[in-house]
Amino acid sequence: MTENKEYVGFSALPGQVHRKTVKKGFEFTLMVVGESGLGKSTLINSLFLTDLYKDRKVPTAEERIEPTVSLEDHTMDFEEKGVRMRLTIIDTPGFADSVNNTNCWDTVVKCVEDRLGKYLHDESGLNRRHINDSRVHCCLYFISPFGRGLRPVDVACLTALHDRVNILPVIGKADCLTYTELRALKQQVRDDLERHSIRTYEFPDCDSEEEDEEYKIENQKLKESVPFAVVGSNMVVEVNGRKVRGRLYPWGIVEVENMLHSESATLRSVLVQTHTQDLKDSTAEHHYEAFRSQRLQMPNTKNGDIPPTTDEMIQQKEQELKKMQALLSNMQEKLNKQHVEDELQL
Ligand SMILES: Nc1nc2c(ncn2[C@@H]2O[C@H](COP(=O)(O)OP(=O)(O)OP(=O)(O)O)[C@@H](O)[C@H]2O)c(=O)[nH]1
Ligand SMILES: [Mg+2]
Repeated sequence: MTENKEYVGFSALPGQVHRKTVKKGFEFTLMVVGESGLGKSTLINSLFLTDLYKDRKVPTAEERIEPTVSLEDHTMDFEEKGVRMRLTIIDTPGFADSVNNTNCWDTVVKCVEDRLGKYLHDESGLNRRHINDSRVHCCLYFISPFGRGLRPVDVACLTALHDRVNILPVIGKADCLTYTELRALKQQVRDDLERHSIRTYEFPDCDSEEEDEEYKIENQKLKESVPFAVVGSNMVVEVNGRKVRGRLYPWGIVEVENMLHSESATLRSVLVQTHTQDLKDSTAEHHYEAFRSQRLQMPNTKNGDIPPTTDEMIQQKEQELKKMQALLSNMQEKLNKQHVEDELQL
């Protein structure tokens, strides 16, 4: 075969793909989960809701610090240099500090599965042209800065979620820790995640020589920074004449966007800038595919129905067993009665 040096034109493909994506725009859904009071609502408000909606009437900080009591989603459309993005943020009520935390994450898992189910339902329908992708593309899981790594409730919740959504663990209220404490806690969390075989979102490996050196170093740094240490605030304070979002303490100011104080800005750029498409791809290729094949293997589930989780299946089986046992003891009782009556007749 001779090598054809003529121009075929497929080298223009990346441009086409880019244009198509730009035209369609990005739909991205982010969720925050974790213990109550770790600053979930504050972080998403300070990173996204207020910053991205500059003209919006924003309630005062005092009004915002209410505990979240139900799943709340906020959707906003924004455009930047011709690129459109629809960002949905799902805020969830934190796990309370109660003695019995059993399955307090059920509503969160159900929300993620409902959204996967809806996509599957839409995809199996007649009109597949304009499917809205409302699947959860990333879940920020908040870890307490006061503990020594993952708590049992974190392990249980993450285990219930990690097959369904990309998890990005973050340490909330990171301003409560010194640099050394933070480094130790990050290492502890990474060890705990590995010990409990919890899969979190993996930053993609760089392709050999393709990527430039700077990008590779950046990517490696990101990998090593997980879990990101985040700080949130809804207050704007003045530092050397600059107005910044920050937390004012008697001894100084913690700036939310200052890389030396917090990794919140890095986190935002990962989510809505550098890794948006990869998070979407990973959702489609791993989590959605696994959900889809599980669903299709289930007998008696109609399109769009959510397959029962393993826990639900175990519960179902237990209930069936209980029913059988009740039936058996009923029969046994009847037999005994019959036996006594027979003996009396004799
Ligand atoms: N030190 C510190 N305090 C914070 C930070 N972010 C929020 N807070 C404070 O922590 C308290 C709880 O913040 P929320 O944002 O309501 O916490 P949440 O995780 O949404 O709580 P739930 O809605 O109950 O799950 C508020 O008093 C915040 O001002 C932070 O980064 N550092
Ligand atoms: Mg909240």
